Amino acid sequence: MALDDDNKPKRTETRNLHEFFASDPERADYEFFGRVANPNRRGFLKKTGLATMAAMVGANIPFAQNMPIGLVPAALAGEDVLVGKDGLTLLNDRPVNAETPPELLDDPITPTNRHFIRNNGIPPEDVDPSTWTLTIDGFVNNPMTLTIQDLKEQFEVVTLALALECGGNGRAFFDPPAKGNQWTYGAVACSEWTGVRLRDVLNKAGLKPEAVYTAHYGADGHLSGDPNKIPISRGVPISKAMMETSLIAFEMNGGPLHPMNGAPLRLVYPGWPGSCSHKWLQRIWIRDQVHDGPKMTGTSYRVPAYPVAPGTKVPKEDFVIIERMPVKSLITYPANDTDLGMSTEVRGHAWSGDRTIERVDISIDFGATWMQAELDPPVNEGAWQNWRLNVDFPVAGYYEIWARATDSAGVMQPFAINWNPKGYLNNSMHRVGVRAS
Ligand SMILES: Nc1nc2c(c(=O)[nH]1)N[C@H]1C(S)=C(S)[C@@H](COP(=O)(O)O)O[C@H]1N2
Ligand SMILES: [Mo]
Repeated sequence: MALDDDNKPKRTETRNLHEFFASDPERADYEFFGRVANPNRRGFLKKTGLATMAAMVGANIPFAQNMPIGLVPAALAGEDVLVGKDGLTLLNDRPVNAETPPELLDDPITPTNRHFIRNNGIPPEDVDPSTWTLTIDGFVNNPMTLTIQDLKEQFEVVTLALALECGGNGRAFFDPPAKGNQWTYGAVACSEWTGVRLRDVLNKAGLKPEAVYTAHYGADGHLSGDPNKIPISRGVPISKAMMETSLIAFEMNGGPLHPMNGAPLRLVYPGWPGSCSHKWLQRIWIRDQVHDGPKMTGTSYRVPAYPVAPGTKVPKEDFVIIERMPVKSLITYPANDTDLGMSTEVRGHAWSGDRTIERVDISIDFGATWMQAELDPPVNEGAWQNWRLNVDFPVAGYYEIWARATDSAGVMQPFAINWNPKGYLNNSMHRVGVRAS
């Protein structure tokens, strides 16, 4: 099965629990339940896996030790494949990539069980938050290694709602298609993150004058299983790292980080490609040059420096690193392809990396006329903004609701897709089809 976002095609594929287990039962068992086979191959449950499975079936399992690895409890037929996630669409199972349908992103703050998952490799097993450490080194005066407890004790702990969007969100609509996960709308979320400001930590470490870029390292393994290879190591310019909203987070929505969202420690850089927000974070290396780790170079998370026609072959040296994500909005109510009465509330979110949203407009007549939605300010810098509008339909029939956000720099979402070879930054308007009667 194919896997690498950068090299191999992988079309959208939604599978249920049973199909997933059928392809690689042991792997699936580990990923969903945390169960691993013991060396003599008799079914064996690690304590954590057993607890997860018991929680899912709703009772303790007295004969658990007899249960073969890879066996799906019969009571879980049709159950969600991702433990602790609700209604996500699985795009790929190795690595796990799953997006949230727009109508499940309706909450002003995204609950943990609705936060999308984008993995480039294999998440670490048996994570112990009490012994986890983060090392800051490179071009700093005082290199340091801190536990999560050290972070909590030595720096101000803050909670911020921060919007995170994968650089490839919307890739599925590219024509000609772009290789990689075929995200539609739901590789975006705005959860509340608790942690410490990266800049406070960097100030304590003392940046040397040469410092220009961060380089992030985490505990996930390469898909090949080769321990000398790492799946991803990206970074950001020091100016982004020093923003007040750049966090080292150890909590999500008042609870622990979900294992697939980087537990026990991760970076969150709102408004920049999600790939900057390193999960299972262990090291931040401060560099005197633009970082050149895996998925920083070549065409990864890069776009041509100039507009290109769909299908254009662009020389590698003409690609530039994506920094802020563009202005965009999402309609979270009503859902696409639904039946409504003759009026409805339309609502959703809008965001623009390192900027705020100035207005959101809605059309029900294919863009001929627009109505301005009521728009909330962000709950804090870096959060998406919630908006809503009551809409009356003039006669019964099929309508498309379109949403168009405009940001604080006056930049408006386009109707057409800004095509680029790797399928990044699709911020074309969200369209939702409904029948009114
Ligand atoms: N260590 C590590 N961090 C990572 C990744 C990864 O594969 N490994 N994926 C990145 C990408 S591409 C995105 S879009 C975000 C997604 O965060 P989420 O899975 O919590 O939604 O995590 C980023 N951080
Ligand atoms: Mo991403």
